[in-house]
Amino acid sequence: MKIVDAKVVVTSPGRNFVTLKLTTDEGVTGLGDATLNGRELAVVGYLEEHVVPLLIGRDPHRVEDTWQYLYRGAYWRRGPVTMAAIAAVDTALWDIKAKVAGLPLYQLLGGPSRERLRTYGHANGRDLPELLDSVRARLAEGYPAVRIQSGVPGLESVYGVHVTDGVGAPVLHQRALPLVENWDTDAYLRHIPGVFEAVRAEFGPELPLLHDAHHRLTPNQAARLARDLEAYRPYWLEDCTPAENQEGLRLVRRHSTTPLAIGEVFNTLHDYQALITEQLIDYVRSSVTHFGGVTPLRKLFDFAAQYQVKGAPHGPEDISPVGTAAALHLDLAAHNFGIQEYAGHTPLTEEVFPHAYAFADGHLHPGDEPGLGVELDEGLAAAHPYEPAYLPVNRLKDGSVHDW
Ligand code: CS2
Ligand code: MG
Repeated sequence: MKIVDAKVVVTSPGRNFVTLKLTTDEGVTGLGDATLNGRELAVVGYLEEHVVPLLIGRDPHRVEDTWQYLYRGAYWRRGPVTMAAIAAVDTALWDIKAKVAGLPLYQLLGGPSRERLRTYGHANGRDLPELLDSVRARLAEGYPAVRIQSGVPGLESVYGVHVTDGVGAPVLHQRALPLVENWDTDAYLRHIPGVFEAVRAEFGPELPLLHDAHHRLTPNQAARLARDLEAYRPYWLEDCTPAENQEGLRLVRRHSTTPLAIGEVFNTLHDYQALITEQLIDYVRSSVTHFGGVTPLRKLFDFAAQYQVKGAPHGPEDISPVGTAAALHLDLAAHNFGIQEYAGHTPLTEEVFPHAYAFADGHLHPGDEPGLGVELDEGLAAAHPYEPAYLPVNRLKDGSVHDW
């Protein structure tokens, strides 16, 4: 069997997605998600100019060899653009391999370790009443766990809080330049413990509550927030400090037992090394799409399992249904799966990417279609062309740029 065609499809059914479609000489096709939110066309160029020409004629069954060929063969390795491109190829090859075998992908990854996948949803509000209503809405949809993101008094808009209680990742701002948001860490640190106290008072001690600090704190500030939240027993505090500085998590860990989740912006296992081997985190957050594909994410899960660290793939709206499906197959098979973020997608996105995975009673299952169980309606995709869109940029009161 040989790859005879490789096509990069960019579509924007409400937000931009980049999808790689591989076709073999026997007519079997495979899909991979290559969406890098806000930098989509960089991955398109990497794929079309430097990867697609290398794929034509290759045996699609050589998944590991193709991954090594693209990773080591580039010489310039790692990084979000490279690894999103390689992820799309790897995922599409696994899709093909499983389709040829006539099996859902999870059966090639060791078979099911569980019956279904626990998820968490996004609740958000500019103020407490709005946030409490949003938590109620997620619970009514069946989510067994909820991430809570709140507005901060004095700040006009902050990460994770939509003007309306939409689903999914931050509302992309389809504009020529990134929206500028203002940030005040002290105001945030003063406010968040009270948000947890109010949510606990309303929904009780058992509801798993997650929170995403989105890389905004110094290690010392992160330690303070992690300790302040202990009383409310969070399920996890995510991205409490920019974790490229892996040593920073040692400081946080010294001061708190609040579970820590890190890694959605990481793209190789090297980014996690000390965090896992020194038990500095409890969950790894990488997605198939940003970590180089199913092949390396499975290796990450296995490495993390040796330290009792669990897998919790990143699953906002900007991971396409293709990337979502790939994660679900790995989640179902991996013994150390923890929880799956699931923000859902718009109805139009679901039409562009018909899929076998299903959300019911707060849980997901990848379905039993051969392969990933996702298709791409290319005609509908073409009807929604790419639109320039950027994530917001954060600035502090003095005007300096801060992590968003
Ligand atoms: C967030 C993401 O879901 C999360 O945990 O960190 O929504 C993140 O902001 C987006 O994926 C950025 O594109
Ligand atoms: Mg996050």
